[in-house]
Amino acid sequence: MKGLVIRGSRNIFTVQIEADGAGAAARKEIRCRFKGKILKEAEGVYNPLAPGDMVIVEIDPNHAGTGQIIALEKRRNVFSRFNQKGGTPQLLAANADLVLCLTTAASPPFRPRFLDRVLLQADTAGIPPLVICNKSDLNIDDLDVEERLEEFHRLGYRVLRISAKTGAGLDELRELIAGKCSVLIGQSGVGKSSLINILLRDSRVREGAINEKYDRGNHTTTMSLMLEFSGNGNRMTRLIDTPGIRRFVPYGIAAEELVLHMREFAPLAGTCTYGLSCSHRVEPGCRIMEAVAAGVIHEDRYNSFLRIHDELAGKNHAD
Ligand SMILES: Nc1nc2c(ncn2[C@@H]2O[C@H](COP(=O)(O)OP(=O)(O)OP(=O)(O)O)[C@@H](O)[C@H]2O)c(=O)[nH]1
Ligand SMILES: [Mg+2]
Ligand SMILES: [Zn+2]
Repeated sequence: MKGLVIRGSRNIFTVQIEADGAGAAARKEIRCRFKGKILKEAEGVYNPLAPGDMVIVEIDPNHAGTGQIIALEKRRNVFSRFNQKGGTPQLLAANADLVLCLTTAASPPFRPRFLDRVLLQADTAGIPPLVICNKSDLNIDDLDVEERLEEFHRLGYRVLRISAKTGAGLDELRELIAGKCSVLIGQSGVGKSSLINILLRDSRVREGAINEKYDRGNHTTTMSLMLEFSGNGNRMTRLIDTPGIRRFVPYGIAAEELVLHMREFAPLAGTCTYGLSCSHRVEPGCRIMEAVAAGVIHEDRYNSFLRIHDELAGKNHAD
């Protein structure tokens, strides 16, 4: 039978299955391991399955609430990053409809280059992103932050300002995520879990044990985990909470292709005098450096581009 991975470590996964009957009441969770050898797709990654993965499970008739995973369904997309500690890619979510890139103007400090990286990964994965600046209740009027948020808006990203504490700005967000599966990405402390908590609380309709267990207070999230609620029209809205990431190293992008995945750079790809061999650092006739000088490409974005390019090309940089 088919199941949806809700959470998992390396080898034990919580899988939601449809038991007899229909609708939310019939959904239940079972704990699963892989049957036999690890899946072929899972070799060489930090974690073989992520929340959002669809799997085929066999219920264990002898142990209630347990089963075995026998196959992984083809994925629509994956949102990953490179886990430097483990030296492997790490899957944060599978089959997501939206990436919610969470940031704050302060506490923790605004880090636009982190956003550049998450937006890049979302583009590569083919998942539309939203930029969300949380903690608007702190009333930080920082012109630099505003300028960068405005820049993301100018590039065509939707930018929302919200407070997971007061609920400000959440109506618009609720509309945008309704009936979809969204993965929340951001540094530790930006309020990913707080945002999920307030959305669940406000949905009033609480279904399924996963949500009951969720109110964990101010604890650091250590594992990706999916939560859900049914909103208007009974459409399931799903949210994937992820652990805070200190340094986001993009994964699955070749250095030469980076230019194609940053919106304002893409139209200039290959147009420099030295064509595709231009490093965009020193060459005369570099259209990208010209665009930076003309203010068409923001200097911060250009710096992000150079650093990420070095990283993807195997040169290390602390960002
Ligand atoms: N003032 C204010 N504080 C907030 C807001 N949202 C979250 N916080 C606080 O910020 C702190 C961190 O919130 P979390 O929700 O745990 O952050 P997180 O992004 O899940 O962090 P990790 O799990 O470590 O990645 C907590 O003390 C929250 O109460 C907000 O909108 N305004
Ligand atoms: Mg958290
Ligand atoms: Zn160039």
